[in-house]
Amino acid sequence: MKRIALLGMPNTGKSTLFNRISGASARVGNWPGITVDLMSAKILIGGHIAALIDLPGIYDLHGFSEDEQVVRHFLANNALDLVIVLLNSAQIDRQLSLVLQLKKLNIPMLLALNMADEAKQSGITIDADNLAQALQMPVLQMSAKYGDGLPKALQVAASIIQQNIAASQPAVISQLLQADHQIEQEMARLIDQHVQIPTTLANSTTDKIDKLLLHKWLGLPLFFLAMFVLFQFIFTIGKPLQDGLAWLLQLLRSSALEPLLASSPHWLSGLMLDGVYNGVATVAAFVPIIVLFFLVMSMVEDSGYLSRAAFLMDTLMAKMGLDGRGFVMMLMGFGCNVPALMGTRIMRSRPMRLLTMLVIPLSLCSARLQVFIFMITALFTAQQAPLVLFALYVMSFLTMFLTAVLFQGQYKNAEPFILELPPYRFPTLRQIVLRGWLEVKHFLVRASKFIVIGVIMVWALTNFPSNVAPASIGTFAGQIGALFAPILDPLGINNQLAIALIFGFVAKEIVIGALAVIYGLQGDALMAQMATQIDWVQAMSFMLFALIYTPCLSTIATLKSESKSSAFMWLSIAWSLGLAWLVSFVFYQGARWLGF
Ligand SMILES: Nc1nc2c(ncn2[C@@H]2O[C@H](COP(=O)(O)OP(=O)(O)OP(=O)(O)O)[C@@H](O)[C@H]2O)c(=O)[nH]1
Ligand SMILES: [Mg+2]
Repeated sequence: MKRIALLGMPNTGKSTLFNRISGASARVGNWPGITVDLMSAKILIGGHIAALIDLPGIYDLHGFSEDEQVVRHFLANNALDLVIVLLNSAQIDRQLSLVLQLKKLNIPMLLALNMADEAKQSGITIDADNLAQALQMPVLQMSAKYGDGLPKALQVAASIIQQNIAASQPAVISQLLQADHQIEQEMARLIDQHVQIPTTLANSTTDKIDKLLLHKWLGLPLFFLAMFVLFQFIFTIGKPLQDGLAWLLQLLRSSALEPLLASSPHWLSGLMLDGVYNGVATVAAFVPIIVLFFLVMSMVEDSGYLSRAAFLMDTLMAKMGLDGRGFVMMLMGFGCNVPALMGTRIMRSRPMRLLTMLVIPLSLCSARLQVFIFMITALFTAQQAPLVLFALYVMSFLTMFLTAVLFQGQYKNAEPFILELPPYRFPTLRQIVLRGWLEVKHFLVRASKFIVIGVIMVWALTNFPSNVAPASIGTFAGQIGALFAPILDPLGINNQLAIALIFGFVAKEIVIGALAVIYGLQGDALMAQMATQIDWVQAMSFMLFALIYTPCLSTIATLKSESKSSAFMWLSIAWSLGLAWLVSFVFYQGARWLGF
């Protein structure tokens, strides 16, 4: 099979092009370091089947960040038929150096001058034909986002592949001389001859917006205001959708599934309806909110505002031994901790990476958000709800800051923080839909992997041995809960909640699925039942614990693989469990002492 790789500096549109050509849904965002691993898709090009490979962005071939090592390793171990090098046309005067470096590898190459739309707006003109001659490779202008110039580029790519020049040996990078000054000179000459850059770049919209959003005093308040408005938006629209879906799923149960299973053995209908269906349906009802959440998230990620957030928070973060990028990783962690952990690969300093990885699991991810919305709806009024949720987000930040401050002595670093501010961009509808779909897919995979197995286990534990009442203290679940009672009682966490928390260690979605199974109820009925069993102080203590302790097994696995250290993984688990217990304890006992 032929092999085509997409290569270029970070944030140049490689994944956008990859998605366009292959129809895949790789993550795209206006932030350097979105892609952290190889992603491959099969495509048909010029009558050949080829593997198209999306690579992480690299600044140069000799770099030492994890991303750059991934790319170097890939080049050194794979013979390629074609490398499509992408660069941001608006920054051609800086990005051409990578092209010249890559050229020394003697792999068939095609240079794609991407973001031609933005270059045009800034008044930059590039003489592609003459540049092609000078570089001795095809040079094409295009826009991966809007598709302009893409057919032509694919045509040229197909013809290169058909020439069969390739099957070239893997690139021997170590033999490359580090003739950097030569490359600089050559680059300056090429730019001088073939590119026209106006003396003042005309990207005034971005400048105007930045004047306000990066304002010394207004910048941060505006940032938090924007976040607040976005969350309000998600819930105003999402909550009715969730209620509607829960109602529909309940209807499906009573009108179709119950009659269908009426004649089957008691245990089977119990397992299917009270176990699998209740558990999964309760979790599934949250899908609309989660999808909405990620649609908004994708707009934020694609807008370029994350880099501004990094800039605004940098001074404060530096006091905690982190930098602005760490703050952006925390924000990304709101979606899911796993990609946020992987995103730390752009950091070159290991101590800084580890410190950032220690704080990320405390960020309130979308799976925990489901648990909180559920508990809050059950135990608080509609007026209190947004405030309670807001308090949990604040708490999430506070625990992250506390962790960084406490551990910064262990992880000292001196890496300078350089980040460029990309222009503001608005995602296309296509990009937004793609991202929403990606999250639904992600949810379905998790659902089939963890949630179904989890709820079946909870069902079994709460229904056996069969000679005692379901969910009573005599069942296995009751016994396990009793085992943990000495630790969890002081937090106001009862046996039922304890079981949910134990299973929540695997994935937070299981928590509400487990509660549905334990109480044998779903939707409104479940919430009403919860409200009779626990009061708001207990619910809050439970939520604090769920917020702070280890998010899920995937996060633990990622912590281990990214840090390459079991000791670090255990530190993270032990720290978050300890902190969770302490915070819940202080809250619960404090509230009781105050008479609540
Ligand atoms: N205006 C414009 N924006 C583009 C174009 N191609 C990509 N983008 C935007 O550029 C940003 C970066 O796109 P990605 O595809 O994530 O870039 P990447 O090269 O994969 O980035 P890394 O994975 O971080 O190395 C996103 O906001 C895209 O929407 C283009 O042709 N024109
Ligand atoms: Mg990418």
